[in-house]
Amino acid sequence: MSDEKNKGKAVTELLDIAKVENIQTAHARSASMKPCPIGATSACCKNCFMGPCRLVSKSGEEKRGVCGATQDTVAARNFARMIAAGNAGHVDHAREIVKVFRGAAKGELKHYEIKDEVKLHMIAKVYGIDTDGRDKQDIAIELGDKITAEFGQQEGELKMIGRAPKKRRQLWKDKGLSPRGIDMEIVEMMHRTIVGNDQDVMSLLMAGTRTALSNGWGGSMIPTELQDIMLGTPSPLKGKANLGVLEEDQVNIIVHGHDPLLAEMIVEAVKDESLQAAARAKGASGINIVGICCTANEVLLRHGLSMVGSFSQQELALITGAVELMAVDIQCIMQSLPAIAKCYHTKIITTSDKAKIPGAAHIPFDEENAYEQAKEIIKLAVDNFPNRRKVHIPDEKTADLIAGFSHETISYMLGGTFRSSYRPLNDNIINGRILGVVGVVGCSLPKDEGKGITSTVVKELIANNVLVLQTGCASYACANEDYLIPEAAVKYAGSGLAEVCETVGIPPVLHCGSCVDNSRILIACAAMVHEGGLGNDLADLPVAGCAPEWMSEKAIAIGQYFVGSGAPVVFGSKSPVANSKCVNDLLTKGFKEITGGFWAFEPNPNKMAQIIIDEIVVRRTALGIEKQKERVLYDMAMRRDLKCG
Ligand code: NFS
Repeated sequence: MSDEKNKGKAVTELLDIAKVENIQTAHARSASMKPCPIGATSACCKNCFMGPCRLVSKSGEEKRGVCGATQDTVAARNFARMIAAGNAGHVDHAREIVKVFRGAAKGELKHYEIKDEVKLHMIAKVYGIDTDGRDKQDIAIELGDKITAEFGQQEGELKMIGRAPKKRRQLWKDKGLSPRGIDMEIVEMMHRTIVGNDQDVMSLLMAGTRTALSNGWGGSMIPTELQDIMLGTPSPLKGKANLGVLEEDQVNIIVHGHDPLLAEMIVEAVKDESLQAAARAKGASGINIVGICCTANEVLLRHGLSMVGSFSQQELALITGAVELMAVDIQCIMQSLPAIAKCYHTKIITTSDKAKIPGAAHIPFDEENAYEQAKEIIKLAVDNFPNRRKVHIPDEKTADLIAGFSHETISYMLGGTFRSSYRPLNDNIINGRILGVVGVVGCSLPKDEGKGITSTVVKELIANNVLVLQTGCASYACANEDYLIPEAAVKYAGSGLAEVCETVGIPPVLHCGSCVDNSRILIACAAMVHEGGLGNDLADLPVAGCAPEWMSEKAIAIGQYFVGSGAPVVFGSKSPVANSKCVNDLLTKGFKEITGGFWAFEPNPNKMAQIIIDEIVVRRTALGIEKQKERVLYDMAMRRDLKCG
């Protein structure tokens, strides 16, 4: 079948409309774009203006930049800068969340509160905060202050790394990889990589790893945990996906981006009867809030709201003509949206001063009046409903999928009613029913639409008894293959994984949230080590990370923090540092000796899955569990026998 036919009915229909209406989409731009061959392999340096230098060596002799920088230095610098840039996205997201968290803790914000006290206490403990006899506001104020101080911290280590296993923390310390201040690592990396500074490949990559670790165990973990405390820790609920979740007879509002603070208020405010009445007065039967990108994952995991699309579908959603308003916050927002919206009646509203787009209206997020703002935005959408012109909503949406697998939920679901624990997961890995655990995460690429790259990797993995954890846009691809429903276990999973999933009632692919929520996967891995039986370091675990369709610098930062945390990481592309054999070898082989993790770059999805499975088998062999042991599957009776505590 051609890619065109494979794209899925909804995408094909909307791309057809785009063609007829002469609307340019990322799919078309991607098809006509000839990627820069120099940039693709890191053969280009533009860190100063003596070049930009093209380090292409035709005869194989060493080629240097004007400043003398080698191909190796340039590749390492470029890679390290990608890490720093990706980090900056997550860290700056964290900063916004901490600001609102502190306001909520002080009782200064009417509409944000401390919802999850259990998690508050847990994170307070991580920060060494005494919780005895103190009320939640008091604890939260101290926690907010301590976290704020970590952004500018000049000495010491980030507190969250205390959640990693002891052996890993020691390794980080010994190798100078323990992350210090969150902002400091990024600033230092930008400094290291300016012209004429750090030119030692190893030095750059090690600092890059420390920068990345400050993301995974800091810049990403902080928003995940504080969002949970303020907005609620996700637990399993139902949701739907695909472009057919837009409603013909309702006011459709799309929340898009990554920061859930305003989206959360929109979800609250839509319950206001006066807005519902206003929608009815305009001829709509209700107001439908759906999401795109990671804001979609946030509102799906906490409220069961539908994912209308991932990164690749953001333009297509507008081409339905059924979107009254799209409110965007930060990151992964295409600049083409206002131009496409102009062809319809759709209003594009930017809400972050850090992400303005020409042609969009701007309503800057104001945490003190977030609820009122949310109402104002909904009202704009409602008033826009009668302006609809031609509408075409594809008749494509998934069955009810299950999302909301926070680390706590995984522990609870697998541990049973009486004791939340990773013991059953570890036991089922040890006895071979589950081969390993893999995070399949990351973006969706317009150029790969319809090729089933992400879903093929996942299908192979679950068929081989690998439990898959998902975040980000990758989850949308799998939602559309119905891998996020419990029935997928019987249909697609290997017999061992299927039995475990059936017993517990979970899908073989667990949706854990947005991209900052990859930190949940780190915590799950740490919990597996702490539980015992699978070695005493993260690098011992039969786990891996994979981003089959990555595109963002954030993905590189995430990949490197998994490598730094001892995991094999497979990305679905050719090596972005191919112009330097040295840097490429270090990332794909050398790091094994340093952190136990390593990179692989492989565009073929079947091969990606094979690399992962092979490494999991290597790790299982090292643990002495390569052979399936006698079956231990926790049924209800065995769960009842588990002692509490
Ligand atoms: Ni992650 Fe989320 Fe999607 Fe990729 Fe963009 S939305 S942060 S970067 S495209 S998964």
